Amino acid sequence: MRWIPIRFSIRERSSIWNRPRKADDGQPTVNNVQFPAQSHLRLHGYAVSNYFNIARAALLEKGVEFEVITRRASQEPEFLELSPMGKIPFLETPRGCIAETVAILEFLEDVLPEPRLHPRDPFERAKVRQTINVVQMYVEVPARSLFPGVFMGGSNSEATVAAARPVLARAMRALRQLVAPGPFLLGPALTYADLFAFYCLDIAERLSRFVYGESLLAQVDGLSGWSARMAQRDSARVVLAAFDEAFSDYLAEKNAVYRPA
Ligand SMILES: N[C@@H](CCC(=O)N[C@@H](CS)C(=O)NCC(=O)O)C(=O)O
Repeated sequence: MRWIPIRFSIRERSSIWNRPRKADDGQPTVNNVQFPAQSHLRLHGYAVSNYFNIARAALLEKGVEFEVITRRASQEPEFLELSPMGKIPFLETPRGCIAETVAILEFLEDVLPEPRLHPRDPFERAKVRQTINVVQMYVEVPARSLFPGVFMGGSNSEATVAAARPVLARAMRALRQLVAPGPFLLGPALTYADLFAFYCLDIAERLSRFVYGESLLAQVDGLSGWSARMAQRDSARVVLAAFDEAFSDYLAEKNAVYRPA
């Protein structure tokens, strides 16, 4: 594998893959940063990204050591070699890179089965996946269509604003059927459905309040309380602190109309 330029890296938690690092053991260096070839995981992305934050939270919940390699999405050929759609996040593993957040989550569950975040029972696992898909396709995607006029200094056409609203309403109605926060979305244990929904709904809630003056969380019983509890998790404190800092810089850089509450 070719090593790729980094801007910034943070090591988090302790590793199952780690071998002792030496000051100079002949491993590749990039920008004078030395990396062991086969040691651990690196999550590439940027703290403003809800997808990156889901993957980062999963790694933190799993308690594995990993590095954060801060970088934005790109269509540069060398980036596409690592993440074929040019998106973040992607996870660099000793065997190569994995893009697409759900693929990253499933990989982590397979290589780090404890603590369990994806049920073993096929039906329960499918319900987690169903919830993730509903959030991804019908909350995240329509909410994302509103990014330009809210977070990016651009504008949203009336057609875009009008199109997103019924999709969001339909998704929240579906979530009313699917989830029953008690205390987690699908029962007594934290699952990937919680991580996925928490970071996507955080962004979607901001957009819905800003654009429509409506709360999405308020549309599902118990969801506001669940979100507040999720925000108190150790993993979320790390992820949200990084998000808050990066998000204000991002909004200023984009000259966005949105300001965090
Ligand atoms: N389906 C992808 C979506 C990832 C995604 O959309 N990431 C955004 C940042 S939040 C991105 O890379 N956007 C740049 C682009 O779409 O070109 C996943 O599950 O990881």
